[in-house]
Amino acid sequence: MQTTPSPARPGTLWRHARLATLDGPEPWGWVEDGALLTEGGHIAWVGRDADVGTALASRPAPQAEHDLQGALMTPGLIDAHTHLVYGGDRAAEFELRLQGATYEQIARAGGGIRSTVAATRAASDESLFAAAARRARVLMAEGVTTLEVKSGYGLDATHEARCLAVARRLGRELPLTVRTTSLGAHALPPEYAGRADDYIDAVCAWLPAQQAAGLVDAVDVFCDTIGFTPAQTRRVFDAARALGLPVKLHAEQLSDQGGAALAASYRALSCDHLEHLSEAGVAAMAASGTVAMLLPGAYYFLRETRLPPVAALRAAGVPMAIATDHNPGSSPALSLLLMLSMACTLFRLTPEEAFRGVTEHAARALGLADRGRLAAGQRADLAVWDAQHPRELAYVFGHNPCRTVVQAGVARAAGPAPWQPA
Ligand code: DI6
Ligand code: FE
Repeated sequence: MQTTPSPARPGTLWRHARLATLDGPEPWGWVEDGALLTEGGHIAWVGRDADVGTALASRPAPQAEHDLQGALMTPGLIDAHTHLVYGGDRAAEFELRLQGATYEQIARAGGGIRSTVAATRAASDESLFAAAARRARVLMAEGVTTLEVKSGYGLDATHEARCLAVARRLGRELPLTVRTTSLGAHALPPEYAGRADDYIDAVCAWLPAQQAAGLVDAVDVFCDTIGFTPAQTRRVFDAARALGLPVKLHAEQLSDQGGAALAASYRALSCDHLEHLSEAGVAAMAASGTVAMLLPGAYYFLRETRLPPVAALRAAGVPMAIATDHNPGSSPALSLLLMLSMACTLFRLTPEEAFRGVTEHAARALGLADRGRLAAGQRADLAVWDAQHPRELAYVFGHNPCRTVVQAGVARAAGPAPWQPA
């Protein structure tokens, strides 16, 4: 985690903004003519522009003031499920799938995740970092201020730790919070063929060293027919629990393994994918307060036809989050805004549900209570948009209206990300 910015950081007053605070009972936490004051990297005050005078009377004068002239301001976006660190790409596999091969067939034939593992192991730390940083900058240009990054393409102690260290370095060198997730149990590496239980022993054995090195914030497993069984998942979760690490699960993506209920019994932060989630899984997640992480990019790119049970999740009051699931095989997406559009169009979320899914509920899926809303005391992670209302962000696709990003109180211009060759 990054450290809290110095309280000496000057205050900034943002005036005449349309605010989607996502705080309070109003739809969107809407403030039509709003203002927001940051101090020391946090939000000091937020309210109606008409009340700025009263609010400032008891505070030091802000050192900078910006008139947004009615532009939209929202919390910074949070992409809470990515596999951003890997070598190579899988564009050729995409062509194979277009010729009729399925994702599962390619995985079973030793392609898929395992081909990315070979490319990742062969890549230098520097090239892994450069490629991941380029991807992160593209996401950041659309207002992303917090990013989760999973390991899972190293699949041995050395390379898993290396990928987690690259993720940590992203958080140190870019204006971005990075949360890391250890996903050693992503696929069975070739050297363990036929010995999945032995591999799970190894995954459990790495965790203490990863934690001691400060490399891991949470633990994840791919529980599916081409991943690991519920019993194996349980063993990894027990190892995480022994270290006090929170868990999350790739659950019910390609089949119903009862993974969501299992994860809920460990009070998982989130269950992710969920196209094959059962009623019992929904009820278990509601009871444990686990976030449903919906990943429309993977649904789209694999041309799935079975929808996650959004109406049942909504009825049960399960908070829904949306993420890119950026990875080279099932979701090479680098636009969280496009995921908003897809969540509405493909999954039938309302624009407000989708937007809370990349802010408030995404924060919750990472166990972060200090962001995702515009409220006093929250981190000053903000995005300013060339838009009048946040529903426009879910409506337009293929365009980036992000004008300014503020991370821990420090503003920078957003907009198109430079994509330099490696
Ligand atoms: N589910 C996914 O969609 C990704 N990982 C997972 O467990 C796919 C990763 C890949 O194909 O490289
Ligand atoms: Fe994933």
